[in-house]
Amino acid sequence: SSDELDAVSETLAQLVTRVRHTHEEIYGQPPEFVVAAPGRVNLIGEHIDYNDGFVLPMAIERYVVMAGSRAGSGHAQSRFHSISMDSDALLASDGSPVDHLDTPGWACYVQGVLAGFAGVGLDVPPLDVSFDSTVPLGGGLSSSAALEVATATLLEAVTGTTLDMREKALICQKAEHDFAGVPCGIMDQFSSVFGRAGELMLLDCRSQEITAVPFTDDGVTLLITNSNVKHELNGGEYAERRSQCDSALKIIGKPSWRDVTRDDIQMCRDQLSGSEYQRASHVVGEIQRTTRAAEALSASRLTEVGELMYASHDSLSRDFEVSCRELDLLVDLARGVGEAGGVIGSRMTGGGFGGCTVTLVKTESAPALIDRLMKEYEAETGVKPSCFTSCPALGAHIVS
Ligand code: GAF
Repeated sequence: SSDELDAVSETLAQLVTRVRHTHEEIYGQPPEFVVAAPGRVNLIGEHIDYNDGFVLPMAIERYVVMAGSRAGSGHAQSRFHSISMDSDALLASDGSPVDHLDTPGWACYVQGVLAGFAGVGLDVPPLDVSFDSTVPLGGGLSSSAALEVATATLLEAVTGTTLDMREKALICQKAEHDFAGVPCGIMDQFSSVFGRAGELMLLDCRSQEITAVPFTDDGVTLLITNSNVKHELNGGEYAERRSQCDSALKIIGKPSWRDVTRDDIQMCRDQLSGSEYQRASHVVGEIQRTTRAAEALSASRLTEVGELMYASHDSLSRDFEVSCRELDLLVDLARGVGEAGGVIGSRMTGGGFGGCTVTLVKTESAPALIDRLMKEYEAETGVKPSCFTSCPALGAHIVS
């Protein structure tokens, strides 16, 4: 039933209205610009964007909305105000904080994007900014990429620039590397920039080319279930996975994971550590599963898509070791319902160690599945999950 759906299911239009009003209350005048940038969910292709692989994400109908105006004369720095956290960051135009001690954690994403704009020679004037978000924080749905991409979109609007979309996404990725210390791949920022309604995107992370994979609500729905747990501390596990992949590839001796076969891994088995062997097996398998899933989805072979999703989850859990008992439980509950109950496939999505699962389910079966996940997950873990569905959404854009 709808009251079991996630409480923060505000529409984009409602969020825009609220941010606009709050902005006016805080700064005494309406914003000149309002922009939106979505979070994302990844259907398949996990932990392979930084391994030259393919990913199959879509932008979701959850957004960071940011409102901004040029600050009045007499202001030398920009003020960014987070509505939900009720906190401010005072930043110079190159992103450096005015007061290091008093700068909230979320500011690093904004700082990184300001620094990126300064880096390509774009002069950002002092701004009055406020923002809020319906992307669950830390839920593996790219809340940070949405904040970066919203910032970049606002800075484009204010400076009257339209960056090349790839360059924009890469400035945001660099912000995450240099200012948040997470050596992420390109999936999240590309999803938030390039999202299109009605389409998933098959992103080749080596060439950065995108192939649209139409996904309309043709009797099936993507259900996102937030485990509402987070086990990862400061992103260290992510960086560790990344370096294990790099060292495994070095031992295998191929220039790119795209050139590696299962036989290559077997041939090097003795030189690879146990975990390098497991990581390598995941990467090579997941690259194959992702291109297969894109083909199967395009041909409406949904059972096959579902099998690939379960296989992806199992590989992430056993070989890549980025799942956790709560995510495994959510996937097992969905798997238990099975195709007879309208569930096509399910897996963890995003970086892992908590966060969300994505489940492909027949639309008519979604309410019963949500009911079951809510009851059984809470009974087993003591934590209330949250569920919501999303169609593929439009990427970052200027609202007004
Ligand atoms: C995080 C990263 F930011 C992405 O680049 C990607 O590696 C993902 O984890 C795992 O697929 O969201």
